Amino acid sequence: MRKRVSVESAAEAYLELLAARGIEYFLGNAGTDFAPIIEAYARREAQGQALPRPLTVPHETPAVAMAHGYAMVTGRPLAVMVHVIVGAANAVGGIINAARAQVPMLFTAGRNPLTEGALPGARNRQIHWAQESFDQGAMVREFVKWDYEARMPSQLETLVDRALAIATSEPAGPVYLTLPREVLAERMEQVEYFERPRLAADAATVPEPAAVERAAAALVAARNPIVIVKASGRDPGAVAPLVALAEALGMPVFDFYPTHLNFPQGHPLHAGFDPAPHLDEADLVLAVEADAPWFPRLRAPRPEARVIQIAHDPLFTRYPYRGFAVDLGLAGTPRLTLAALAEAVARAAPDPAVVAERRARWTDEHHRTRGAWAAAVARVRADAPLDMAWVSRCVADLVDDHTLVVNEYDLDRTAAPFDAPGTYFGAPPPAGLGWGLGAALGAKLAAPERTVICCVGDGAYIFGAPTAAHWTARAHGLPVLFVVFNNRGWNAVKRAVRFHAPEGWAARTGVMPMSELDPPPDYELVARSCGAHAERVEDPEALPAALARALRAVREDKQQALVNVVCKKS
Ligand SMILES: Cc1ncc(C[n+]2csc(CCOP(=O)(O)OP(=O)(O)O)c2C)c(N)n1
Repeated sequence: MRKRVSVESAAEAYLELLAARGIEYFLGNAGTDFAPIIEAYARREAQGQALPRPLTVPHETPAVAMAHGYAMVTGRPLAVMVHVIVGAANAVGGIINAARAQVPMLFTAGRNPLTEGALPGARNRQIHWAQESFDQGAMVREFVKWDYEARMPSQLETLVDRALAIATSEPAGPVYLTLPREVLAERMEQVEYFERPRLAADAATVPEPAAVERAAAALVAARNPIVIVKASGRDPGAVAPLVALAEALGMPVFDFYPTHLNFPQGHPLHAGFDPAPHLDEADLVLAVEADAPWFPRLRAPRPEARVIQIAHDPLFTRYPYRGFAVDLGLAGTPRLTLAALAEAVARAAPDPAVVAERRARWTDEHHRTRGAWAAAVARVRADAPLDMAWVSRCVADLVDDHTLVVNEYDLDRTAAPFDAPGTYFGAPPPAGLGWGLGAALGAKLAAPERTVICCVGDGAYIFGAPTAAHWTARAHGLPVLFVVFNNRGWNAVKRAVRFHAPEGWAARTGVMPMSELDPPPDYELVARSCGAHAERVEDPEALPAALARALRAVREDKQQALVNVVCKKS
């Protein structure tokens, strides 16, 4: 059915359409291009039309990361709008993260006024010449699934519906719509649109049965099949079928740089986080949503080992260069592919004695590695400055199945087990720093009833535009617990130097310019300036109680909290 709503401008029609399509929030980082949008919001609010709720986020890095965090928890996109080319430039890192993480997002920017004459919205500020670019979409075109510049108000319904359908069709990702000020400012009396969008996202897909049968036969015939997984837990519904498949074969599952909870860590077939020592024995590798399932330069499966890849896009077609074998690519919705494969394996009836023997062997390995990890934590638990393994263990003690954990780097999953689907979110594959703070705020926006803990390195914290993030947490009532793993430097960079030249000057002298963050800011003061409960911890024994106090502030007082944990340098 068509619906007619009275409006005064195209900007108002646009907001009406977003609300009609279920967009709950409009995250904005405004500039002069927003004038018609803000005017339209004022009218909508005067008329009691609250949606989509406008939220100011005073830096683009947390704004885009918030939209990312919201979508990673709900599967639904938000609208983010930034200021013309300069705001878009600040947002690009977050768009790259969302693209590679396959997270849907309606990313929009104002477009500098196009005209110099008398049209409503035309240029009237000195910036309006310098802020125009030849092709505004070009800045992010490589990392969005679609981009377009609205030309006239009559396009708006199709543009909104097309943008959302493309963003949410798998592989999901951001889309980019630019909105010139003259278009937004155009007078309208009413907007008419279909109550339900006529442009739906693609349905889920599953590979052809014959290919699934071939994969099942290969798995059943293999002596040492292993799974390497990174991101299939993006869909929490994909965890149970992966468990079913692993159990049907007694097959181990390795999380390799996991971005999600893909497989319960307490399951005896969870084989840890490093498949490299086992690649030599594997005669079949099943890579599941794994863009880089091993590092060929270090260790690769034997050439004769068969490689089956399951993913929405097993060839990762948006990656320019990627040579991992795909002997059989099962493209489609991993949840459905894994379920179909588990059923096909059950029908193929693998030898129960073989499955039992494999399961017993990998269960032993599971217990051995857990024992080693626990011993590693025990060895460092009294170290000061604190060891990150101990910090991870203490954070893990706070986590229950209703807690969401966002981790930009330093939480160590060998010391912090996760079992519940949809509870863990690691940094996106391209690791554009500054994602964590905003992603945690977006997760809280998506799930206000759940506790959200955000673990960040001190480097990641600074990249996250912390004053903007803490301002946002307070202004919009998003009490998150932030834990800063403060090693006063960039471990990742130092590790790269040591790997590059293990016996080199930097390794021998310990001098590594451009990787130190000394002297460290008092991060607790940054958070406190925005009303947070904030503490610094230097004593390992004091950490559990400090974290408990911070969690109480978050849960009971609905106050954001930050614990600045002074950790060892590497
Ligand atoms: C936007 C951006 N700039 C630079 C980098 C390179 N980089 C990768 S990890 C890292 C340091 C992260 O520091 P921190 O969060 O403190 O974690 P740590 O490495 O110390 O464990 C840097 C600078 C990046 N990934 N993204």
